[in-house]
Amino acid sequence: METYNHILNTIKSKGAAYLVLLDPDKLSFEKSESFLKHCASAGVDGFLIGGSLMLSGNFEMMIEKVKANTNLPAIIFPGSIDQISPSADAILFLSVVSGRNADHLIGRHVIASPLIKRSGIEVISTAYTLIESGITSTAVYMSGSMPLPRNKPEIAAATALAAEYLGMKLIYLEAGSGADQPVPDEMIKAVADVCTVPVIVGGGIRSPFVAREKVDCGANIIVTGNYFEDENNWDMIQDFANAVHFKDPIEV
Ligand code: 1GP
Repeated sequence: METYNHILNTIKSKGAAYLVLLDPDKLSFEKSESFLKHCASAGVDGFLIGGSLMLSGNFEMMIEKVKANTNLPAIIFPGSIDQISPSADAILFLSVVSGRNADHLIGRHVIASPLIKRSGIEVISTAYTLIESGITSTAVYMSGSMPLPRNKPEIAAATALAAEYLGMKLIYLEAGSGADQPVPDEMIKAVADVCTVPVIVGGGIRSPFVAREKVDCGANIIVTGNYFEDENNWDMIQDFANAVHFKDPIEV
């Protein structure tokens, strides 16, 4: 429960939490050390590590880099059952609840569970909800499932509520990495309105302004990935963190 509690405490003290996605296929391994230090000093609250494909083989090494260079949690965001490691702090146990592909709802989980058990890492059960975003995202394609229509906030709310009733600990609204359009405000509001567990929003967030807008709608955790694959944007990490952390921790 340590990582999940860290997330809950961060939301309580800072208003919302800010996680950075590290895709070992996209972040150059040589530059990762300096990027991680940058993130830690800018106030990032943790890292998600994973990707829909894993071509580089740097998955394990990326987790070790996080552990060696920061005190922040390394949370696996698995694109497949190969992405399990005892070196991580936790894993988001993703069930693609927006789709009706049984394999991604429960099938892969049956295969992965004994491996996760052996790894000893914390498991955070997560309702992974793919939202239509203008392009066919890798996650939609790889999971062979339909995304939720972006103009149907009520379906998103009912889906999230069902997931919470099933015992899931996080609701992840995912527009997909590099999405043209992030998750719509109305949808975040509708989900945040009915759920008591934290709502994560990711995909296509490319400015601190948009990050804050999503938090204002009820997102409890913001994830960015793509934007920092360009080193010229690293100076903005602090601005993203400040935009997400709307509460002054001293006030609490
Ligand atoms: C993680 O998909 C996000 O949920 C990351 O999206 O790469 O577009 O920031 P970006």
